[in-house]
Amino acid sequence: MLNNCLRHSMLPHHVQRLGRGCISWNGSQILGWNSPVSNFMRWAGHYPWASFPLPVPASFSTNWRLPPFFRPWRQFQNSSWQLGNLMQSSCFRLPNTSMKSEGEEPLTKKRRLSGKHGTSASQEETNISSQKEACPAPEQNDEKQSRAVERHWEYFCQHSGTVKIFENKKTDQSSTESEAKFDFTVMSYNILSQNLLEDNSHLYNHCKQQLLIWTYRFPNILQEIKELDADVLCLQEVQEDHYRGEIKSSLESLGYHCEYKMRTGRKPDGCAICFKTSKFSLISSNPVEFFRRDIPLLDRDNVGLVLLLRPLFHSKANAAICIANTHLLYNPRRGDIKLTQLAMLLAEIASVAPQNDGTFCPIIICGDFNSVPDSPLYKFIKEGKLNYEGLAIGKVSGQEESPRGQRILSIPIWPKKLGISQNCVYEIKQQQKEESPGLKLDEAKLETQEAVVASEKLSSKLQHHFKLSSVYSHYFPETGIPEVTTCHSRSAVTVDYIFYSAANGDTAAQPGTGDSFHGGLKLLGRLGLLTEKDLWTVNGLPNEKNSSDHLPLVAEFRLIER
Ligand code: KL2
Repeated sequence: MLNNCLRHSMLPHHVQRLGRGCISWNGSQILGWNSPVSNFMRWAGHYPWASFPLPVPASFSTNWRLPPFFRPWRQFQNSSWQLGNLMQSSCFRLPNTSMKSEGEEPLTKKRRLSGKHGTSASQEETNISSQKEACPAPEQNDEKQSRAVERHWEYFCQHSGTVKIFENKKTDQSSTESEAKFDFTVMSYNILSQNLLEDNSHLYNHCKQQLLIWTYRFPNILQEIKELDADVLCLQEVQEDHYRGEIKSSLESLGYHCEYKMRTGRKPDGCAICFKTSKFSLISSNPVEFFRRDIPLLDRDNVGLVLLLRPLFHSKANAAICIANTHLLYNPRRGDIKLTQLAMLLAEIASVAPQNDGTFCPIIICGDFNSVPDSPLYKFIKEGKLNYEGLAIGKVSGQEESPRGQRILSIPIWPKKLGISQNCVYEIKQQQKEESPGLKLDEAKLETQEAVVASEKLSSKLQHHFKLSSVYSHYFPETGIPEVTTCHSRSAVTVDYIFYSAANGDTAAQPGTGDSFHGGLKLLGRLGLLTEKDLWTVNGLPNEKNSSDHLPLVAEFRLIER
């Protein structure tokens, strides 16, 4: 019976949903042995059994007090000290040393913060380090460690909009648009930069240390990418030395062309977009830096990357697809910065995606948004508008259920000199046209942006002009249990997304989408996500087989012409 149940418990969620499994777990079982995550940083809104965080005072900040595992990586890489011993022997409270990342500002950033907004910015970052501590005592179970968690492709029935599950990736051949058909797959994957792993080692204390070494992790990540074989990869946390050293060349030998944008400042990671040269050619590559020396609000080093790609062998010679990738600021308290970073990315997309006929080409936005489903930031992306009047900056991303500090978003959120309107388009383009009337600019493209700028008044309302749907629906329909895209010892939530502009008649998208598009994208299928419970059956993330603390998201689209 035990064997039977264990076997079934490893079945993917949708098989369980289909009633073929024997599972009926109650909340205490889930917390009892499945989930070392202690419900503090994570957003607990959809876990009825989740307890709320208990505040614990900020503790030590020096490395010398720590067991070797929690010291900077290089110091313990060759150590014979065993993490397993620590885990078996005691449940102890980790001193919160990390926060070297976004919590502990690098010197350069501290200097940048010395302006009048500086004190509050650095104060808020430091405050994160007073967040609650876990007492993680995860099972170091070898059987658990070596299991592979299964994921399955989910395809949409074109007529009913229902989801069909396939064992293998399989495209619905019954389509009527076959003459103009261009199908392609897109992956969004935060591959966990080694540098951030080392800076935030307290998040990975459930893992055996040998699984955390880059030379162990990279072959797994590459294998996963190879097996999923997506036509476009949007990768986050791509560490620069690893990119130059092995990531780029390995992906090139799999047939990808890679574009890369490293973060500004001292964090040596960035975003990459790679595409199969057999499927696309590059029209333009447009990096976006969210750091602005002249704007105190924008003192963070996150970046985005926007590519315009030409689908090869497509019946329409000038067809294009805009692919954007970003990793927004992590800091749960700084929704003001996150929203501004998002607006900057949307403005870049709005300047890259217009077509000669005045419409936008189909758009796909991938990334780690460090925001949970149904948060104001998420709703802004999906609904195209947000009235942020009276909204606390700590509530924008929904990462914390009860954020401390009630600072309200200012109106406007970002200063005029950023040159981005409340409708998330560059205002400078408009000015350029007025100032240089003789300049030969593409009228139709400019008009697309002008209409947007004209409708704007200074208010607490943000808008954007894309109609975006999400590939994933974030909850399993029959149970309401959340899907997770990242899972480590402090958090198990969705923060990664693939958004796309849906074509008319895309049965997977919500009603009302796609009406202003010249064609668009039809979602054919997606690689199903998992629940937190599924992931703790393989000891969370990273584990022996999955070498990031995020899962790859993969979607298959069909480009629809009109
Ligand atoms: O949550 V992430 O992990 O989407 O995978 O994005 C950020 C965090 C990433 C880049 O900044 O580093 C992680 N506590 C926990 N995680 C952190 C922190 C922190 N204080 N700072 C950065 N990260």
